[in-house]
Amino acid sequence: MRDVTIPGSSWGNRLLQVYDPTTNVFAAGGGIGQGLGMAIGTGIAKPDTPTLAIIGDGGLQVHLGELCTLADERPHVIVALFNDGGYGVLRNLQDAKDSPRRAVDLATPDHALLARSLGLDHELVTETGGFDRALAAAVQRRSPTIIEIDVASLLPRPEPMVPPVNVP
Ligand SMILES: Cc1ncc(C[n+]2csc(CCOP(=O)(O)OP(=O)(O)O)c2C)c(N)n1
Ligand SMILES: [Mg+2]
Repeated sequence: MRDVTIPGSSWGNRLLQVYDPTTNVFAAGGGIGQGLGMAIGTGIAKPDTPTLAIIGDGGLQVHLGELCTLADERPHVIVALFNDGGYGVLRNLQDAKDSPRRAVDLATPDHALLARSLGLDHELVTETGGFDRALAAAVQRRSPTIIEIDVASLLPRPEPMVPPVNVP
């Protein structure tokens, strides 16, 4: 499940290999945040298959209450939470226009504390290789997990504007 976040719309929409259309969930209307609810529904519908949800920190805050549903229902949903401290795509657009940043750097909850308060597993990823390990562990555990990716610590740094990708 891909919410409307930069990793979702840059490589997620372009490079992720999809072999079965029923495994490809996307909020076509483009509203941020509804992805978590859609991922929970997917996880309940397909209990034997882990559901990976790619969600940004801004989108998550819009539908934060869905974390309680995740804790209640406990489907096998793994949330890859890309935390860049705000509305990254809008921040990039404002910077590209040399306009002052306005309402894009957001107060961000401590997701580790938030997850703990709901009995959800949480792992923080601060380097590229860490994601594979965290994902493999979450798939094994079969319990809902938030893998929080600290975008600012990733190297190489994501480009502000990702050019079109040619796939052979
Ligand atoms: C409900 C809703 N409100 C506002 C927007 C406009 N919008 C599009 S992307 C975006 C930022 C999303 O931030 P985040 O989920 O953190 O992803 P990032 O861009 O930082 O990767 C916003 C506010 C939207 N698409 N849907
Ligand atoms: Mg963000």
